[in-house]
Amino acid sequence: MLTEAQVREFFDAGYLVLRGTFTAEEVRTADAAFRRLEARAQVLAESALVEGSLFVVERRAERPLRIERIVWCGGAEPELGRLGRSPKLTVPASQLLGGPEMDQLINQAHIKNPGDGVTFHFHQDSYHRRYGTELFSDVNGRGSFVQTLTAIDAMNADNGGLWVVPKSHLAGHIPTPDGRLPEGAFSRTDAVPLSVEAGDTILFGPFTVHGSGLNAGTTPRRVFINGFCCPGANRREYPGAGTGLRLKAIARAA
Ligand SMILES: O=C(O)CCC(=O)C(=O)O
Repeated sequence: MLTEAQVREFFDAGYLVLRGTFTAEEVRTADAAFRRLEARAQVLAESALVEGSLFVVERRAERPLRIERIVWCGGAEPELGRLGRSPKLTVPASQLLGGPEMDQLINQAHIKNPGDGVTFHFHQDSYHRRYGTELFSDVNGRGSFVQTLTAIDAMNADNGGLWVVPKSHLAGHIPTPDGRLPEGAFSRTDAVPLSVEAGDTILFGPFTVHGSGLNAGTTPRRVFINGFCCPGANRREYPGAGTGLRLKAIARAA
């Protein structure tokens, strides 16, 4: 469970870092599943749906394969489905959404290898959730969506770790035709890099501006992303999740 101070911090800053969400054993389980996903990606000629997971890849002559994302990774790797529904993620998400029930929209693997060129430009997830269209309604008045990003490898500014813009969520949803925030919508110099260890989780809401750069390290930077919305908020269809997998968060006794 999040403390009241952590809930306050999330809504004040727009994000929250939870240390040691997953145990070393859970990280090992996720690590093994990510390695199998990567091996499957390496033999694909192009993006493809494999056992319910959408592998979005780009093959380029004489350059390493770019694995953009593996959507609904729990389809091909059920352990990642199970970990993505863990109370360690759903209980904090339920506290931030304001009720025990939620719809899981995202269960995704990001694998960023040295030299693969993968970056994520600064954006708000509200664009991807389709805010401002009939496909999403903010039913709790606080964004109605929480994303959790769990590090499978330690990450920081040097290996393509996540940068967030504190308090950027206070601007609410910024309409954009293509997800690229207009000039002046936020200041890059306000962005801060987050240094986290494997098993730590970053939580943020749909309006928090975030992005990440190239992996300039020597080893992979992998993150496991899960996203949850309030029941009744989403009408968009997602690979694997349909309009959302209904979950009920139940806190386990410590
Ligand atoms: O993997 C990353 O660094 C980017 C993640 C991200 O931007 C997102 O989850 O919306």
